[in-house]
Amino acid sequence: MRRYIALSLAAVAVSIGFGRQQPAAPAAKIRAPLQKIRVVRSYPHDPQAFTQGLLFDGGFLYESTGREGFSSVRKVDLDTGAILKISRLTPDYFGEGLALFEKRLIQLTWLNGKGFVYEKETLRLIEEFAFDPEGWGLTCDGKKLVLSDGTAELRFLDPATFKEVGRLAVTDGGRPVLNLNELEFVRGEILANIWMKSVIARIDPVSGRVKAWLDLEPVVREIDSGDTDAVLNGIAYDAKGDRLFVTGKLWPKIYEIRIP
Ligand SMILES: [Ca+2]
Repeated sequence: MRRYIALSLAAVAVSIGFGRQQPAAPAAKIRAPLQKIRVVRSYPHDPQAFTQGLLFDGGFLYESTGREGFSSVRKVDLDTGAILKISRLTPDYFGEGLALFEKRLIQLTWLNGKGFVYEKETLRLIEEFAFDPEGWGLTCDGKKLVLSDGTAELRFLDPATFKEVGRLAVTDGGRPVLNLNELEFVRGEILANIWMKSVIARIDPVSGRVKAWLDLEPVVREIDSGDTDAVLNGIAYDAKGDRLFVTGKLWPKIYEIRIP
């Protein structure tokens, strides 16, 4: 609640500023624009899947699901939503972000401090690793893994050793952007959906600045779930076909969207 009050006061301050015709604020203080998306089409999605990680490779979706007792990694047919392969986690683990690096799927867990590595073709578990922070989202920029932990900082990890090799503070208008969640590296930008919000941040991977916000309100409104946990969470990119997909926890649909 405090944050909303602060935002309202900031809005008042800005309007007063404009009223007095003060000089424009420095670029760093200007918030990124909100961009409209266009829905191209929708596909079925397992409404029992508590989506925590999503990616697209070689014509298939790969998905990580969460909640103790329901966590899994799966290979999914885009057109039908059919689960083609599944590997379940034991009930003490809560699955989170999912990334692909050199034919290996890497899955985070939330509070377990442990990650899992699977052979992409078979979903056979081939390695485990330990990491420090909470596990939220994960993607790969081609060389490094990018991890979110619910803070406004992204961590870069070496995909071979899982050691941290850098951090990126994500800001918009000079303020930290909290609750960075599911991630996707798309055409030189890091896309991140924000936990409990209907927006996706387009983040500059060098400066950490949000370049623009994608407004996902139209699809969130269409889903119109009464379940407060069933939030937007899941971004996948088909690099070959230049297709972007989004979904949410327990959503019955995946949307293919176009962005400016
Ligand atoms: Ca993703």
